[in-house]
Amino acid sequence: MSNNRQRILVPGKMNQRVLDRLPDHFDPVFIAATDPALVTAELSSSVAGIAVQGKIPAEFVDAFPKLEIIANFGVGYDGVDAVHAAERSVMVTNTPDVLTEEVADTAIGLLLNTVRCFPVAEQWLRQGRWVKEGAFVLTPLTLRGRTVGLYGLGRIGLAIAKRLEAFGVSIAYHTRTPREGLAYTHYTTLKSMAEAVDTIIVIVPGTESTRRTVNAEVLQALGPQGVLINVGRGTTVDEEALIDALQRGVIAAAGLDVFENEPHVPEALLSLPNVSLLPHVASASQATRDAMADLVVDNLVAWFETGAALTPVPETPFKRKTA
Ligand code: A2R
Repeated sequence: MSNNRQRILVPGKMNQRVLDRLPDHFDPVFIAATDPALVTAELSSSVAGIAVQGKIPAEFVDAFPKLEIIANFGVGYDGVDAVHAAERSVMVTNTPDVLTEEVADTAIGLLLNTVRCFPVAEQWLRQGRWVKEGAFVLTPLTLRGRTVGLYGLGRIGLAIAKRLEAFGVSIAYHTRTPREGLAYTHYTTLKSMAEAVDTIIVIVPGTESTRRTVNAEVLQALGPQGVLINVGRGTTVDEEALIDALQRGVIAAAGLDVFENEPHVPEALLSLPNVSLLPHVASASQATRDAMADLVVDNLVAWFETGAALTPVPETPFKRKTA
């Protein structure tokens, strides 16, 4: 391997395809976790890029004086301190678009599982209860006649809305800025949307401005027929308030692919009958994860070869200085 290859650090776990492709272009190095204590002087002075599937806090950015780029595996980059990276002129990239349709598919699947209890019905069959005890119970909830409010109508939110159109449900959304040219009703606050709809799908990024915004007040507004689906980030929902709302029938049901403290899911959620739970699998098909992996590596290659990243996050809209 030639010595002039850029050194790319991979802290902690990383998608296998990224690991397979990095040595074709770079000099990859690995440490067990995103921990400044694991950074030797030699690493600190040589690392030019980071590929990450986890957290990169400010102090970790600061551990590498020659760091130029952080390539995040995933469209959500809430684990990376992109504001601090921008202050240090460090590029941050994410993996938008390539996972949009997959996540939208998952959102619809989770919505149907939640209102029609298909995972529970399958267990009824598999456990031989159909034979011994007869038909599975009629589900109290249905998608028919629902009004779905999308909390977030970006790339993924819009792909979910397009699918929902085919299901014949009414569609509304809440974002800070209304999108032009759409027939969906826009609400300027999450609470006013919650009052108007009976189903909310959360597909906003995990930021300070969305943190725990789905709170007791919003759930109360959603009401007793209410269904909450979260395919965005766990931090957007006040999990304690959600558990309380589900236990007391403040809302009817919830479908969650993301949680506040993954992979840990509160026992209280696990024991509730009116929730459908997935282990953060929205983008987790081989094909989509491969496309995400390619975008991580292609961003690093583009940065060092052309001086421009393919998919920079909005916080870092600049080009490579030395290019
Ligand atoms: O508020 P706007 O107009 O910037 O709309 C964005 C919306 N959004 C918010 N809506 C209400 N209150 C907020 N504080 C807020 N912050 C952001 O979320 C926009 O409609 C949407 C984000 O869309 P994109 O940036 O296109 O992201 P994409 O690809 O749809 O993915 C969304 C999230 C990722 O960040 C991951 O956390 C997850 O889905 O996979």
